[in-house]
Amino acid sequence: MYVNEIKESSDKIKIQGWVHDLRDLANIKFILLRDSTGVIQCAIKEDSKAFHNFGQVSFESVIEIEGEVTEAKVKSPEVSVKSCEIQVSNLRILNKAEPLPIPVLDKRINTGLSKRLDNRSLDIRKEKVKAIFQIQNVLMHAFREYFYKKEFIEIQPPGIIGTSTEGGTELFEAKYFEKNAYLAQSPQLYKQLCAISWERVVSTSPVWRAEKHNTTRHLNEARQMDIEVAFVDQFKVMKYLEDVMKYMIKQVMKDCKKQIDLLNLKLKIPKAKYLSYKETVQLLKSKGVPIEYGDDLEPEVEKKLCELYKDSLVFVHSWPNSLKPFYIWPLDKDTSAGFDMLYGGLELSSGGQRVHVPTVLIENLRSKGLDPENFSWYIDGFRYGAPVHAGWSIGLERLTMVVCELENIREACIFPRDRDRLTP
Ligand code: AMO
Repeated sequence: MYVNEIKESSDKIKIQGWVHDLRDLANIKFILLRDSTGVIQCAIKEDSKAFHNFGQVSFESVIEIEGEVTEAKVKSPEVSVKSCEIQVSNLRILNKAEPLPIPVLDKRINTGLSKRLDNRSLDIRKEKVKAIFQIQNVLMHAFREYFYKKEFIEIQPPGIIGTSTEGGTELFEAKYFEKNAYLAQSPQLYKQLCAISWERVVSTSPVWRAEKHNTTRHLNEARQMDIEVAFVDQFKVMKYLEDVMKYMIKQVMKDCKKQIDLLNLKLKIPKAKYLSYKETVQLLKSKGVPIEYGDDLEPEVEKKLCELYKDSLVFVHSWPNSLKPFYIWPLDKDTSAGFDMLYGGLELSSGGQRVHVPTVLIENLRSKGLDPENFSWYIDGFRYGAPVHAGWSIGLERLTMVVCELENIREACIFPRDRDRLTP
């Protein structure tokens, strides 16, 4: 039986869970028992044989309680079942918890993030932390559902690769028998090869980037949500991005009311604003931002742009070729068909129309200082009937960070990997 199934009419019950909180009054003791569905108050009266066991119960111990369900007299704010409580007749300690390195109840002490992450398996027991991952769960589910309904095929790209996808500097090397291999920086080249055959593909996959900088918006292992679509340009896939973003947020608003309240979030379905890179630079200059055509959008500039279009997804399209990767289609000598989507102050997604012509691909690779020889398996894929295609990728943790208004991306990852953290 689960906590949320308990009703006044439940009569005699047996339930297992964790010790959430303890109250020790002279002639009555209380245990707040927590399971995956909520928290219920359990009262132990002096005449119960469990009364003398109470002293051995510690925070987070796993226990089993048998008792009778009655109307609740004293209502603690932490309980999720308000109307009733359990009069304990039997208490079994199934696994006693040692003294906790960090508290699970938020009210006690505010622990620093680093210590919380050191003890993450306990930290994720906190209701507010669990709420973040319940929201992330709904975001991911909604993403898959949206494209599943549109008959996209979900692909499972490889995690070990032989060639860099996003440029050579951010690769983690791995030994692969007699060869050198790398951990995938993105499913980019593989999703393209699938889309030129299957038209519409979607993937969710972990990616690894050996970025040395430790920031509040970068992880060395992140999860990406990608699509790739044949016969369309950058504008068509930006529209998919706008629509799926609205759908994911709508689903969170519908399915996560409790979590939204707990985290005190003010969620709204976003609007959308489309600007070319050129228009963006002009706009920012007119607002006194020091930026020139050809500059990347620095974090403060991304923040400023999002402030100008509050509550909107900001699409900056048609970037200069020099700022986009080799696989992005050049519209002319200067301009590419690549875009970024910003929301809540930072870049959440990037994408664009791809190069589907081998000669252009070879030229682009050379112009970025990459050797086409290393990409021959990929280039050859476009020799046998490759349509125009386009796609994008959303970073799951960045999306969660923005939706849950978190200050540090590590809070949006259950077991984050950063420059200094490889455990737990
Ligand atoms: P890009 O490198 O911009 O594009 O990545 C796409 C999105 O993934 C997230 N992201 C990260 N999140 C946390 N830590 C990181 N180190 C990190 N790196 C990326 C961001 C980012 O917007 N192949 C292209 C996409 C495409 O064109 O389809 C790519 O990977 O939210």
